[in-house]
Amino acid sequence: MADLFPVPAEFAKNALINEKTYQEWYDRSVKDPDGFWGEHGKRIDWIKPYTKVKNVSYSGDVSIKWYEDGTLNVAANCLDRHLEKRGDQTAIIWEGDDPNESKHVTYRELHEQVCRLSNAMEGLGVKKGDRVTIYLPMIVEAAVAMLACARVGAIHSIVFGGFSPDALAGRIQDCDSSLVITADEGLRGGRKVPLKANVDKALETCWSVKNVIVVKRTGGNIHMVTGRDSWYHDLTEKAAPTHKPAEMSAEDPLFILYTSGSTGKPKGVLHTTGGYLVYASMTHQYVFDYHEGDIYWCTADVGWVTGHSYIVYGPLANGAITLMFEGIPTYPDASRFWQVCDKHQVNIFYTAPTAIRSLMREGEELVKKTSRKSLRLLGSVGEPINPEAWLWYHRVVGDNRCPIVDTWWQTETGGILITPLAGATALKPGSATRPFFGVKPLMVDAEGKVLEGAVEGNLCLAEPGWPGQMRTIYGDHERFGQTYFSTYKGLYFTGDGARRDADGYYWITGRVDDVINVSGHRMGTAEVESALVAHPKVAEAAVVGYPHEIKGQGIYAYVTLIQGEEPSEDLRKELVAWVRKEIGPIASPDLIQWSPGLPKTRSGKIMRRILRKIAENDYGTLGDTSTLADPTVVDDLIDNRMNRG
Ligand code: 6R9
Repeated sequence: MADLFPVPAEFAKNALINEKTYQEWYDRSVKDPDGFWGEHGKRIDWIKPYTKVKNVSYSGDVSIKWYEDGTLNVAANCLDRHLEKRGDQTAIIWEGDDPNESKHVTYRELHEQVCRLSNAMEGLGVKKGDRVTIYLPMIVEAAVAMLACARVGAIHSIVFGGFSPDALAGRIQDCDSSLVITADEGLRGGRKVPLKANVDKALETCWSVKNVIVVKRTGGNIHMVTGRDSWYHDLTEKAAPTHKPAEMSAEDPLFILYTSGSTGKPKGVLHTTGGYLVYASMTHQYVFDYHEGDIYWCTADVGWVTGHSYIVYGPLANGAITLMFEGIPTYPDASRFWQVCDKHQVNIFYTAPTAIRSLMREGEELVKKTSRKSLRLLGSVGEPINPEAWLWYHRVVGDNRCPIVDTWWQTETGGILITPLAGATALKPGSATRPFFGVKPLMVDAEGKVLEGAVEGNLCLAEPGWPGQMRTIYGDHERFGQTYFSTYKGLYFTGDGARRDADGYYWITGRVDDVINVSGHRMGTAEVESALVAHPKVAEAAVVGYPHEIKGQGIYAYVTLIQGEEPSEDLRKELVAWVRKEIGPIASPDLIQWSPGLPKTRSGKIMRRILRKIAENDYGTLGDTSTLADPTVVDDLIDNRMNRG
C-alpha cells in the first residue's frame, strides 16, 4: 500500500484549485470542450478574437486545430501586455554559473531587448515563417531570441548547447534555417563550451544559413566570418527600441523542437501559436499554483521542451518572475540548488528526478545547511520519480512542508498532462496522479482494447485533447500520423506504459519500448530500477532486457553504488534478494553489472538504447554517442560487460 500525503490544510487555504474546482472543471473540459476552452482561451490577448475553438481529428489524415480564426502575437502576450501593470517588475532573475554573478531583468527591459533584436533580425531579412536556429547557453539572450522570433513571426528551433556540431548541422538542415543565433562560448560548471566553433563546424555542411548572430558571453577567442557573422551587441545597439509585433494566426507555427524517437533521426516536433500559449500559461499557473509575485525556478535548459513551456512561455505569459540558471547542480558544490533557493527566495522549484537522485547521493548535510524556508511547492519532470527519491525530496528538501507535483508530459504534448494539483490532489510518491483539464488518458492493451478500472496498459490519449498538442512533424505529416496515431486507431499513443490504480491515479512505468518481457511477464524497467535504488547502498540503476535462452528476455541491471560502497559477490546476492522481496521473483535481475557511471543525455535521461546494446553484447551499432553527457562512460561499461565473450 502506497503512502498517501493529503493536501496540507495550510496549502489548500490559498490554492487556486481545490478538489471541488478540479472535479467541476475537469468534467466540463471533457464534456463541453468548446465551452471550456472557449472560455479559458481568453486568458491571453488576441488581436482578432477567435470564433471557432476546437477542430480536431485523430483519425484519417490527422488534423489538430484550435482557435483557428483568431490572431495574436506570443511576444506581445509575454511582454507588451504586462508593461502597464508590471513594467518595472522583474521578469527574469538570471543566476550565472559563477555564484557571484546574477541579475534581474524587468519586463520593460526585456521588452526593449526583444524589440531591438526583432528589428535587427528583420534588418537581416528574416521574415514571417523563416526558421531560426538558436544555439545558446542559459543566458537572458536565449529568452530574448525566442521572443524576438515569436515577435517577427519566425519559427525558432532551439538546439541544446551540449549537442555536437553534427547533431546541430542535422537540425539546421532539416528545417533549412536562414539564421543561427549563438554565443562565443558557454559556461557550465566552470568549464567553457565552444559554441561558436561548433557552429562554424556545423555550417560547413549547411547551405541555407545566411547569417550568424553571436552573443559575447565569455569574450573567448573566436573567428568571425565577414559578411556572415555579426555581434549581437552591435546589431541591437543600432536597432530601434520599439517594434510592432507581427499579427499571427493561431495555427501559425511558433517553434520546432527536435526530439529523438526510439528509431530514426530526430523528429522536428512542431508547435503552433494560440493553443500552445493558452495551454502553457494555464498549466503553469494552476500546476505550480502560481500567485502574483511568487519566485519560480525551473532548472531545465531552454534546449528542452520544459525550458520552452516552463521557463519562458508559460511564466512570461502569466507575468511571473522566472529564474534562469546558467550552471549545474554540483558547482561549485552539490548544495548549489539550495543556495540559489535561499539567495533569490525561491517559492516554487521544479527539477528532474535524476538531479534529485544525484544530490541525494551526496548526503543530507549539504541540503540541511541551507534554509529553504521560502519554498512552498516542489515539482518533478522528465522520468518516473522513484518513491525513494520522492520521499527524500519531500522530507529533506521540502522539510515535509511542500507538496510535490510529479508532472508527466512530453515534447509532443507541449505542456503538462498528468499531474497533481497541490490544492486538490492527495499525493502518492511515484504517481503522477490525475489528468489535467481536457486530458483523457486511456489504458489500452497490445491489441488496442481499451481497459477499464485498475489496470496496467499502454498510455493513450483520446479526443477532444488539449490545445497545446503538437500539430505535425516538421516537413513530414505522414510520419506524424504513423508515429503517434497508427498504433491504436483514433488515439494518440504516448509510447509510455502506465498503471491506473483503484483511485484512478496514474503511475507511469516508463517507455513501452523499454518494457521487458520475462517468461511472458511484462516488467517495467522503471519498476525494477525503483526497487534497486530503494536499497540503501544503491545510488542509481538502469535496467534493460537482454536475450535469454529460457525466459525470452532476462533482466540486466546496471548499478551505481553510493560513494564509499564497494561491489562484492555478497552485495550482488543481496540486491537480487532485495528486488525479489520488493517486487517478486519474476523481477530478479539475472545479471548485475557494477557501473561507476551511466550513459546519460545532457538532459539527464539514461540512454537505454546503448545499455541494451551492451547487454546484448552488440557493440557494432551503438549509434551516435556524441550527445551523451560523458561518452567515456560507454567504454567503461563495454570493458566491464558481464560474461564477456
Ligand atoms: C517533459 C519531458 C517525455 C518522456 C515521457 C516519459 C518521460 C516525463 C515524466 C515521465 C514519468 C514523469 N516522463 N515526465 N515519466 N513521470 N513525471 O520530459 O519531455 O523529453 O519529450 O520526454 O519522458 O517517458 O514519454 P520529453
